[in-house]
Amino acid sequence: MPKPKVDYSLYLVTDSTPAVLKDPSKFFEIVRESLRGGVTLVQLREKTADTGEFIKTARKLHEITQEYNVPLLINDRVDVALAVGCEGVHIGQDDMELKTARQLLGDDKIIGMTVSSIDEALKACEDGADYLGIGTVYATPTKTNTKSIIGAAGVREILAAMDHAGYYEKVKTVCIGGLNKANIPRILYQSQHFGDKSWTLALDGVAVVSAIMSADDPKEASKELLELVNSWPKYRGDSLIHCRAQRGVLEVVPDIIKRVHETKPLTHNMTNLVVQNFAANVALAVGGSPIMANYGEEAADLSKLGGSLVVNMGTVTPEGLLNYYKAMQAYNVAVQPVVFDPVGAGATSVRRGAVKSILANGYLDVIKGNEGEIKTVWGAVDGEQQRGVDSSDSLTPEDKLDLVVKLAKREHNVVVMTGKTDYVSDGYWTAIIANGHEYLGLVTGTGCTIGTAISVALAAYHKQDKLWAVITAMLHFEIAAEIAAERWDVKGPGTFISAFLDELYNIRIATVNGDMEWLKRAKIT
Ligand code: 3NM
Ligand code: MG
Repeated sequence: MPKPKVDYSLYLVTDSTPAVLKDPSKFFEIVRESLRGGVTLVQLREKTADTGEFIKTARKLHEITQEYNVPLLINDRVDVALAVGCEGVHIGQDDMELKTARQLLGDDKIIGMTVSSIDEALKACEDGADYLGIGTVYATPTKTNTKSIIGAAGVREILAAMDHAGYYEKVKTVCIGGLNKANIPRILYQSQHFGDKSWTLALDGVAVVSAIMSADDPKEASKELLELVNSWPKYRGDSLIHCRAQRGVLEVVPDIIKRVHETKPLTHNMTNLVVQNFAANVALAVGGSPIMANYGEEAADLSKLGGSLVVNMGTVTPEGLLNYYKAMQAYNVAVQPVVFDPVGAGATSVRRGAVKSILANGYLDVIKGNEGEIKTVWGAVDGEQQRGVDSSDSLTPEDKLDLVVKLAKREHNVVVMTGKTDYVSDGYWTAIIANGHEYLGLVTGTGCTIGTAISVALAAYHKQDKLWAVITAMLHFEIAAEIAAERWDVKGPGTFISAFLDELYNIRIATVNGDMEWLKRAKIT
């Protein structure tokens, strides 16, 4: 019998402990429902069952998985797999040696192994694993004795090492640990390794326990998860990079502003109390359609309108965080952009925690903050604690650029560090913008409203080029501030606000009419 061909897209690992499986009598029903929803591979994982009972459960489960033509693997117990005659095993680092398991099972069975480091991964490949379960990606209550939380960066390092050692195509990969519908697009996108041979190397699938075993509707949950696994590449705008060489960003600015003007894209702001009104006015002035809606339930509908989401944690609350997650999830699923503004990120432990959980709960197309905020975002992920970054000292321009580039690389997104000079990068291309005026610092909410202006341009142009959309919004915003500040009728911050809104509007209208005089002020390198 040849080795069965396995689809690793959505891998269900069972767990019958009460914390995960609320009603034990539903065990088989849940697995069946998950198969009906599209689960492509099942692992029976019983850490405490007696051998006889384990085999009984495995037999019954195998009958069910066979109905759906889905392979069944047994966790740890090679003897149980042999007794049942199912398709293979999954072994951990402390279980039977892979080579011995292979000898016992033969070449036609599937053997997978849990790995959390490059060394473990290469060893498992060498020993003949069919696939690797890479984890723990995110902390999870389902398995607390995990060795290390490796995040997207850790998964990517392992994929890269496998590629360099020539195992990438031979050995399949899934990741595991804390995965759910909110972070699956993020992990799949961010764990990609840009390989030497092919353009991009990615995971073959994801493995979950509680996202299905604890779901109210396991069939629906599986369907939704599979859809996410199959749709994630839509995030990639990277293939456009080569087009940038042909046209400078300044040539594209008018196109983007015109497109905004014509489409009036929605910008859904979940922002702080201080800036709601100002942000809405800025959105209107640059040509967007603002809606200020902090209730996460609304996002499912709003995300379908072709707009973008701004998550500004300026007045964060526990309830607010849950609303952010819901909204981010909805926009991720709709593949519409999310802009994250980590206001005051380093100020309190609550905010540092909020940054960490926001990063873990969805994909953020743009992260925009000042120097301190961007430093905190960099340090919020385990294993990357402020590497080479001292939070108190001000960074040199070289270090700022370096931080923005490495954060964008880590997050696979666009990062903006605002200040007297702004640094923008998608990890490959960078821009340094020196426009703006000191009045912007004397008025509340200007930093926050840059996030809104960015979201408008992104909504109109994210499918073409996110980085250029961001740069366009920054130039529009900061040059409007310069022009406004120089006006004869502007006497200080108060008159500046109204003149600034005027000039945001005037720049848009001038651009639509083909007058690009304002852009000659651009100080961009
Ligand atoms: N193995 P959930 S994490 C079974 O890191 C298992 O090797 C892990 O559960 C590893 O999807 C894990 O509910 C549990 O977070 C994953
Ligand atoms: Mg084990």
